[in-house]
Amino acid sequence: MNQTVATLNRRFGLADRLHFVDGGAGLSVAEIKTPQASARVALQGAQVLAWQPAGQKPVLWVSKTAVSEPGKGVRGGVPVCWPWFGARDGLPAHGLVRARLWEVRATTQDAAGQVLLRLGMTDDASTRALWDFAFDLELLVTVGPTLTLALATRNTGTAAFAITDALHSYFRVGDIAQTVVQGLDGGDYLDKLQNFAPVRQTGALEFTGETDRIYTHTTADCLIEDQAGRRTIRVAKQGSTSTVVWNPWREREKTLTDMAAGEYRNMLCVETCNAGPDQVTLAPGSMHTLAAMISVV
Ligand code: TA6
Repeated sequence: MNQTVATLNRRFGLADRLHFVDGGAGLSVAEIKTPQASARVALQGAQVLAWQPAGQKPVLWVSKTAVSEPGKGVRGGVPVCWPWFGARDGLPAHGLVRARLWEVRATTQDAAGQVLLRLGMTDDASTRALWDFAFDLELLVTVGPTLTLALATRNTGTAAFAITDALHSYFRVGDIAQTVVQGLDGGDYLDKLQNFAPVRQTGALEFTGETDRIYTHTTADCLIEDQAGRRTIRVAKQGSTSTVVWNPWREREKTLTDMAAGEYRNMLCVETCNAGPDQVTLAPGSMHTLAAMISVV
């Protein structure tokens, strides 16, 4: 797979719409610009780093301290967690693919003027050493007035496997203390801060301290009401039965080397997932797609 910037631009560049640049440390990034929106997508991790619809401020949050480094995901944007979400004994947190290089499979512009970028990967000896299954994984990024991310898992082997997965989206907010998430009222969550004890959500979700929750069995859209930023972000989804909500707040932030002091005030993760008990089992030959549709409403 030759993925130098020059080769990528020759094979996949779209005049005036999509080109590849060196995002630092030789890691290629697709830069997309249309009259509808702009975006940046790193091939390492298939990580969307930026999305800004026309007339809006940037929607995704990325830490000021983020650096482009081989083998390390960026704190922010939309990391892809797969084939497991969260911790797993002796194995990398959040799965195998967020710091691996993905291949570019296709780029195109559709009739509505949206730019589509298709990234993928398959199993190899290094994935087999950590997770012994055959797969094809593809992320289709559609950049327009809505940012759509569709993560398709295909079981290309002869044994069934179970996955959890997440589009771990980090959003920019004006002030976390004046931010409210709607859409989870009446649902149950597993609270990581209480050793994953189940808790019932009552009313809208407000933020007064560290928050790290897996809302289970929910297919609802979430609305992030950013009062200080004077806007609402909608996170709609398909193929997802969990939503994770995370903000590290002041103390936990100090343990994260890739966040600067106080940055927690301007970020919030509302993640489109299948997590905790919400596993997806794929028989040989079958496929599952996890999708997030993000828009400013
Ligand atoms: O999605 C929430 C979470 O799993 C938190 O528990 C927190 O650790 C966060 O993700 C970030 O994980 P990371 O491995 O990127 O430091």
